[in-house]
Order: sequence, then structure tokens, then C-alpha cells
Amino acid sequence: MSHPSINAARLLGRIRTLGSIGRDGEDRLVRLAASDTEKLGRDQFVAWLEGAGLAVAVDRMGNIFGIWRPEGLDDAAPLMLGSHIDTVIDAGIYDGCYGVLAGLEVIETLKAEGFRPSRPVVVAAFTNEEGVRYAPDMMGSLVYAGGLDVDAALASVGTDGTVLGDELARIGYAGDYEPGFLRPQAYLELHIEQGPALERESISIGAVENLQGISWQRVTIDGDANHAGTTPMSMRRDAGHAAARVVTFLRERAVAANTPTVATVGCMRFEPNAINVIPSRATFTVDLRDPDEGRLTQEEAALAAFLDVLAMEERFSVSVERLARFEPVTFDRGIVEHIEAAAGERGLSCKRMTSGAGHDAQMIARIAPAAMIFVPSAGGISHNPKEYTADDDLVAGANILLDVVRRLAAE
Ligand code: HGY
Ligand code: MN
Ligand code: MN
Ligand code: MN
Repeated sequence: MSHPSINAARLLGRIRTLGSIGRDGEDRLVRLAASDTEKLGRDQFVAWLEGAGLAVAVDRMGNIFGIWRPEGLDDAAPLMLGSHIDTVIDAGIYDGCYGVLAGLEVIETLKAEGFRPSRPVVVAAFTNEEGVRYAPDMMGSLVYAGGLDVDAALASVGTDGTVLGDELARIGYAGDYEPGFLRPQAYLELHIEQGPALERESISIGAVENLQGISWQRVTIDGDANHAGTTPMSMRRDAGHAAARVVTFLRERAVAANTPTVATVGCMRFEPNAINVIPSRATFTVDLRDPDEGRLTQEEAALAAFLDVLAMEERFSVSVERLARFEPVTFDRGIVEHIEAAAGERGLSCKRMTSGAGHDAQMIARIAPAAMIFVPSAGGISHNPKEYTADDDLVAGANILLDVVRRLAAE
């Protein structure tokens, strides 16, 4: 059976074009949510949507939707494809952007072929998936799925002191539609794996059946600033050392447990941050993840207990702010089976797997059957300019997305 395929050159060209937009003075890709550089990426995506003849809608969260609604399908709930085009700092060019551009590519391919879907097909680029500037991550899709009030989200204050709603208005992406205005009949997200599993097993396609839980916290430890030279070690309340003990505690506990639990301290700041002053304050973030909700809760409790001991033993004052907490999600088995069948028909190897990263699909799964398709990441590297997926793998994944859309939009 011949399989009409996507336009590989168009997709690969767009991935590279979008990957060149939003580079800083050191040529790092930085398109943080609602920033000036992200606006450039948004504008390019909207231009491609308009060029494809899609209706473009932007909601109050700045989520962008390209809508293909053939005649006579006014009331049918759409099939939604999506991901995000905001990035981390010094990002790769595939995370998020691949899924958004492949979704557009699938729609353009089906339109050109004269395919008549049973329902509208929509491609979405959700705001602030990365959560680097404004927490929590997956914010745009979380609001879209009703998991966070839109006004509360727009009032979020960023790490740079800006307010999300003001920034979206400033860059011209504070839309009129209420988040959730298009209730999808199903949601599909194509994404790079961002981990080593597929490459290690030489498998082309991941049929993602679940996604692990995520806990983000910000911890502040207060001690006493003091002279680095004159203060006896026994008299110190060194917040920097206390923070270092937490980092070591988290890593050693996760390694020793030998479970799927992962723990990361990604941000750390000392005050007053001077070479000859014992730090009075350490502020740092903790990212804990586990596919099992019970174990994730247990790891959060273990951290809390360790912080309590630090506070009592060494008279620190410790405060913890919860930044994000998402339970593990199980995706729709029917769609997962479609992904596996589509890979089989194209002779592509495929395995079911868990997503270690958070994704917009995890949020949209709250309001519609959802699933994800993964393609291999070279060396399992992501959130890093070395992030890479071979063109053949990118095209294979987009063709599987095309085939699954054809199946779901024919029902
Ligand atoms: O943190 C995550 O896993 C997602 O990429 N924001
Ligand atoms: Mn992503
Ligand atoms: Mn990411
Ligand atoms: Mn993600």
C-alpha cells in the first residue's frame, strides 16, 4: 500500500529556519516565553500558517492555533496536533518546534492531497511549555486544559520580574479567545525523545504510553553572612554549605534508590555572592520526577525531612515554594495502538515507552484522549545546542504523525 508522505524538504527547511530565529550575541538559541526573540519565532510560525491558508487564532494565554476547517465541518470537535516553540536557554532546534512544524506539515500534505477529514484539524503552539522564565512549565496547555486559571497565569511574575500578561500584550500575542475555546476530540504530539532509549535500542519510533510525574520547588536557606577569614568554622551558619548538602543528598538518594526517580538542582544563587563573605542565603530549585505517584510523594517527603534536620541541627531558616506539581499521566491506548500499527505498516521499528520529559500532551490529556510519538535523540542529548535528530528519523516521525492523523480523521 503506497503511503503518501510529507514534504520532507519543506519540514526540514522550516525546522532549520525556526532554529535560526532568536539567537543571542553568543549565537545561543534563546526564545524564552513571551520574550522579544520568541515573538520573532511566533511571527514566523503565524506567517507559515497563513501561507498554508489556515485560520489563525490566538487565545488569552498567547496559545497559537492554525485551524483547517473544511466546508461543512463547523461543529465537529477538532483533531489537535501540537507542541511548543518557546525554548530553554542555549537550546537545541528540535525540542517542541519539531512537533509544531510537523503538525503544520501534516495539514498541508493532507490539504494538497485533497484528503477530506471527518473533523477539523488544528495545529497548536502552546505558550511557555519550558517554564524557564515563568513557572510552572507547560503553562499554556495547563491553562487551556482548565488546570490553572488564566488570570492567575497571566499575573505570573518571571525570574526577571516581568509579568507574563504584560509581556504577551507587549509582543502582540494577548489574544481574544478564551483558553479551551476549541475542545479537541483527540490530541497528538510528535516530539524528540530527549533521552537515550530509542537510539540505544536502534528503534525508530516511540509510542509513548505514559509520562512521569513532575515536582518543582524553590528552596531558600537563610544563615548568617560573616567574614570568610575571621569566623571560626564552629561559629558559621553557612547557607552555601547547607545548599550543597541538599544537592548531595538528592543525588546520592536517587542514585542509591536505583528506581526511576530522578532529581536535579538546576538553579542556585548565593547572597551576597562575594568571594570573602560566608553566604547568608542560598536559593535553589529542585526538580524531582518519577512515573509512580506514590514514590514521587515519598521523595518530596524525604527532601522535606532533610530540610527539617538542617534547620534544627544548624539553626537555619528554610522556606520552600512549590512551583509545579503534575501527577503521572497515562495516554490513550487506542491512539498508542494506531501509532504502533502505522509504524508497522511503514516497516519502522517501534516500542512503547514512558516520557521522562514534561510535555503539553500531559495537560491536554486532561480534556481529551492524547498520546505522543517520539523519535530518537542522538546521544540522548536535549536542552543543549548539541541536541540532534537525524533527518531520516525526523521525516519518519512526521510520516507516522500523518498516518495516525489520517486514521483518526477518517473515523
Ligand atoms: O521540564 C520539562 O520536562 C519540559 O521540557 N518543560
Ligand atoms: Mn519540549
Ligand atoms: Mn524542553
Ligand atoms: Mn517538554
